Amino acid sequence: MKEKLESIKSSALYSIEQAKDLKALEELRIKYSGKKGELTTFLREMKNLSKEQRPIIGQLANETRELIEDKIKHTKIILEKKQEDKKLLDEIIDITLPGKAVAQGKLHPLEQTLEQLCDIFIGMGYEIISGKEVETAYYNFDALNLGPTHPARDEQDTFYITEDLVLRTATSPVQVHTMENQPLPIRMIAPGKVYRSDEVDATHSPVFHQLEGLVVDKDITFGDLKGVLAEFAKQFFGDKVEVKFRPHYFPFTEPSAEVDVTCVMCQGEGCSVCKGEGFIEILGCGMVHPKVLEMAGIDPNVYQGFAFGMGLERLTMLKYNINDLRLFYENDIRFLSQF
Ligand code: 2NL
Repeated sequence: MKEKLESIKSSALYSIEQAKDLKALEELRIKYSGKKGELTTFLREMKNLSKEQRPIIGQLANETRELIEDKIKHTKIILEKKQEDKKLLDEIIDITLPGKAVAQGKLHPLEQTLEQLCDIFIGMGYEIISGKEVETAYYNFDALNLGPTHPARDEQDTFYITEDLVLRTATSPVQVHTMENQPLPIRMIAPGKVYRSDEVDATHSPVFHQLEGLVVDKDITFGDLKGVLAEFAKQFFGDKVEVKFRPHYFPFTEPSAEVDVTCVMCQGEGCSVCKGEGFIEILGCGMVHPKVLEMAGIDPNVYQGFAFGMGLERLTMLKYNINDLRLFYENDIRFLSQF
C-alpha cells in the first residue's frame, strides 16, 4: 500500500509539474483527486486495511493528498498568469501606426456660394425667406410690372403648367408675397431654384439658382442700395474689388442698374474672362418701381425700396474661373473636390 501511495504521489507531482495549460491541469486534478480519481479510490480502499495499518497509511495518504492539492493550487496560479501574459501579448496594439484616412465629403460649390451669400446678408440684418417653385402668372409676371404682352411671358422662355401656372422664372414672387403679407419694414433675401425654357449650353440651363434681395422702408434711397451692394461685392470677391453701377432697364425697378466689379482674373487689366473690359457684371438691381409697391398694397408715397437679383452659377463661375455651367450638374468628383 505504501508503495502504491508513493507511486501515485510521484507520478502526480511529476505530471502536474509538466502541465502545459489550465485545461491539462484540470484533467490531472480529475485524474488524481476527482470523485473517481486515483487518490480518492485509494482512500476508499483503506477500509480493507488492518486496524494497525489504517492510521499509519491514513496519515500518509492525507499528507499526500494535501501535497498534491497544494501543488495543483500553486501550478494553477502560475498557469493563469502565463495565460494572461499570452493574451496581453496577442492583443498588443501599435498605437504609433498611422491611422486610416477617412474620405471626407465637401459642400457642392453652389451650396458654398449660397451659404456665403446668406452669411453676408444675415450679417447686414436680412432675413432668409423661401417660397413655392410653382407660381401663378400674376405673381411671376403681372405683380412685377410685366404686363400681359411682355415678351418674358412667351412660352419660348417660360415653362407653363397651365395657362395661369408657371415654374417661377425668378424668386421675385417670394418677395411679392412678403410685401403683401409681412409687416414693414422688410429686409429679406430669397434664394432658390428658378426655371427658364433654355437649351443646355456652357452658360444656360433650364434650372438654375438665383438669389434676390428686397428692402422696403421709409426714406430708402439709391445711396442705401449702393452701400449694401458695394459691401456685398467686397465681402464676396475680396476687399480690393472696385464696384461700378451702370444704368440699365428692368420693368420692376426704376431707376435700374447693373453692378460690375473689376475682373477677378486680371484685376482690371483686361483678359479673356472680361473680354478686355476689365470689369464683369455680377448682378442687376434698382429702386422698386412705385407700381410694384402699389400692387402689393404698399403706399409708394410713404415707403420706398430697393431690390437686386443675382445668379449663383454665374457668381461661382466668376469667382473660380469656371467656364462651363454644366460642370455644376454632372457630379464629377474630380471637378467637385477642387472647391
Ligand atoms: C438680374 C436682375 C433683379 C429684381 C431682380 C425685384 C423684385 C421685386 C421688386 C423689384 Cl419683388 N425687383 N427683383 C430687381 C432688379 C434686378 O434681377 O439680373 N437677376 C439675375
